[in-house]
Amino acid sequence: MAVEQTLSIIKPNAVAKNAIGAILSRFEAAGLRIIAARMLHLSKEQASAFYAIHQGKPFFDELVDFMTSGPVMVQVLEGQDAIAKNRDIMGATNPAQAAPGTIRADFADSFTENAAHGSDSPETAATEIAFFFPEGVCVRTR
Ligand code: RTP
Ligand code: MG
Repeated sequence: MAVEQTLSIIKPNAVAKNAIGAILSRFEAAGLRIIAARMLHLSKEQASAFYAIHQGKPFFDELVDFMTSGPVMVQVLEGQDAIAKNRDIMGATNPAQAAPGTIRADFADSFTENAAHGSDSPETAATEIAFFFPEGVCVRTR
C-alpha cells in the first residue's frame, strides 16, 4: 500500500440534500485526509471536458446535464490506498448494486445521480486533480 491522492466530487444531488458534511465525515472516519477543496457550479464545457472519456456514450448528455444542475463540492483525498479506499466508501456505480452503508447506497437517486465521483487509477487521479487544482494542493503541515 502506498500513500495516494485521489479526486473526489460530491455531485449536485448530494449537495442539494445537504449531505456535504455527512459525506466528508465518512472520508475522514476512514483515515483519508482532505488536503484541498473547492465548491463550484460546473459549466457545460467543464463537465464535458471532465467526462471527455465518456463522450459518445448513451448516458453522456444526461451526465453533463446532471453535473451542471447545481453546485458540486470537489476535494482531494490523501491516504494509504486512497484511490481504492475512496471507491470502496462510495460503493458500486449503480446504486442498486452498492453495498449497504456506502455513500451511493445512502445518497444516490439513480444510476446517473449517484452522489459521488472518485478517480479510478493513479493516472486519472493526477489528471483530475490538475483539472480542478491547477495551482497544486496544499501540503500537510502537522
Ligand atoms: P465516477 O466516474 O463518477 O466516479 O463513476 P464511476 O467511475 O463509478 O462510473 P463511470 O463508468 O466512470 O461513469 C461516470 C458516471 O456516469 C454516470 N453513468 N450513468 N445511466 C448510466 O448507464 C450511467 N452510466 C454511467 C454515473 O453518474 C457515473 O458515476
Ligand atoms: Mg469513472
